[in-house]
Amino acid sequence: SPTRGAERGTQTLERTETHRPRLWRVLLLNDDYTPMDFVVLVLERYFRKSEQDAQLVMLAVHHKGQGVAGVYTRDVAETKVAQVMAHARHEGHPLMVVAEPEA
Ligand code: NFA
Repeated sequence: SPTRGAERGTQTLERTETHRPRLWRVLLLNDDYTPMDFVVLVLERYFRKSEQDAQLVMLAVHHKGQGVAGVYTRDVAETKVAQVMAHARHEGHPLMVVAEPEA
């Protein structure tokens, strides 16, 4: 619906349609030193996976080099990356976590 700018003769059109936010994949990257158990703990605690799913994702990353931990809006994805990286460094592990946009 049209709205008038305060005595400035401007006008904008409102629209009710919005766009779905782009989603971001959070990826875990393999390395030679991070313990498997730590990766499983990360997947359970930060990405809400069952122990069984966490084991499957961890092993996929271990064998293929990388894998998707979860898919989120940009802010949530970036927060997960920061939280997991901080936890890993605090424990002395080199685990790498990155976010990339879907399609
Ligand atoms: N490759 C690591 C090991 O053999 C395990 C690992 C899996 C690390 C997934 C990072 C991501 N201890």
